[in-house]
Amino acid sequence: MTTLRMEEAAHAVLARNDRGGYTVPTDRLYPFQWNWDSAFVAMGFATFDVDRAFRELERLIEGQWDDGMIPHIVFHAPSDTYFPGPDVWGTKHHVPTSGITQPPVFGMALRHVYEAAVASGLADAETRAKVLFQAALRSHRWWLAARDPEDLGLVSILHPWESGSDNSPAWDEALARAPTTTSTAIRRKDTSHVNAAMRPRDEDYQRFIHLVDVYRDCGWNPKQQWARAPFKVADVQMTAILARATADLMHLAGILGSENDRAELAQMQGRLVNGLARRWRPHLSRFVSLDLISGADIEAPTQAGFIPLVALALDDAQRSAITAEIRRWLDGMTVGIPSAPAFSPAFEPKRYWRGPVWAVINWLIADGLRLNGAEELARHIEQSTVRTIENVGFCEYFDPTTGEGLGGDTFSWTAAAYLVLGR
Ligand code: 9YW
Repeated sequence: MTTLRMEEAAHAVLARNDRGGYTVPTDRLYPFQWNWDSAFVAMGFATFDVDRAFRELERLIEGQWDDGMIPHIVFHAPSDTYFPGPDVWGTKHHVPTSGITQPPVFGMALRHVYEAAVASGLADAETRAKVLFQAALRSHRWWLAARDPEDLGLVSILHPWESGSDNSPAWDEALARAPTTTSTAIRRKDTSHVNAAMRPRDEDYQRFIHLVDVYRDCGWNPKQQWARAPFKVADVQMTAILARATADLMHLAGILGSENDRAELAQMQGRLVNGLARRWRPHLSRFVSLDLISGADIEAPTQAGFIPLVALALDDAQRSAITAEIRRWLDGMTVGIPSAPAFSPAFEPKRYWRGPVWAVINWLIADGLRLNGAEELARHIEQSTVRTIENVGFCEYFDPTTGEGLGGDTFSWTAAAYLVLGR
């Protein structure tokens, strides 16, 4: 297909997954609005329809909680093709939502969409963006209060689903401490849509649901959850995305917020950047997350170790080490960047976050490389992502060893990545 035809096909994927101002990740497998998917999708829409891009973010914050948290799923309309649904979460929010969150790409998306809206002359851009700016600011305050109460300069996840990288090898040790017993009956739906060999295992789901049971029993109260969490990881991917989104909001504060907002964001930003900088490990040439229950570094190699590129200005030694390490992970692969490298004992090239390539991860890493002056490697990653999508379609993720498309097809965030990276 020509580039133009592919762009039309990407628009068609987004149209097909549109449920009225919000976009489902893909039909049936994920039939609701997911938090970070929608932020990426909004940036995709901004390439051709800025009004619709704003709508995506506006619909997401319909699910925002009074304490500022933006949930990982907003259940706008019922569907019985996904587990766990609203009844399992039991959050009692007026628009039904899950009780956990996801990476706050929202602030990054807001800047992207607002700038595209200004460039295209959208009439009500500033008014709409001001509302979204305040929502983003409230969510960042929630992050620091609820998920960094000990002032580490790092925010923690209490559930692997929050990371967006559900069954990443990074969580293996920490998650193994969560029991497999559940008070909720597990009725997986995902394995009836997609080959089970490409999905998390049953045991992972048992532990995932055990954690949901614990937090629901806390009435979703952040302090109680923090105290009782059997799984608590200060995650470098999450912290980096939050730090980057904070920088993007700082940039917008001059137009959309007040001087106080800007000063508050600058303070948050300083705290996160300092926390993140301390997670660099020269002997690994990447950043590592911290298991707050064992107190140990999580050294298992995963894509998360490179995501701080989006938030930090690395020094020369770090920059050459991290780019060499990324090239090592790409070595021998048909397409990178694998979510776990082929040299890792945990590597499974077809199983979800244990090896496959994800277009939005490549988007973030390429963006971070470019910010850090590694233009050539950034372009290589973007172009190979675009070529892979052209070869096999808008799949959920890709086998790095073969380039094969896997998981769900006609995926919204893969279409968005194509539109943004292909420009
Ligand atoms: C789940 C929707 C979501 C993504 C996550 C991905 C997966 C499974 O699908 O989550 O049941 O929430 O891991 O990153 O947002 O595409």
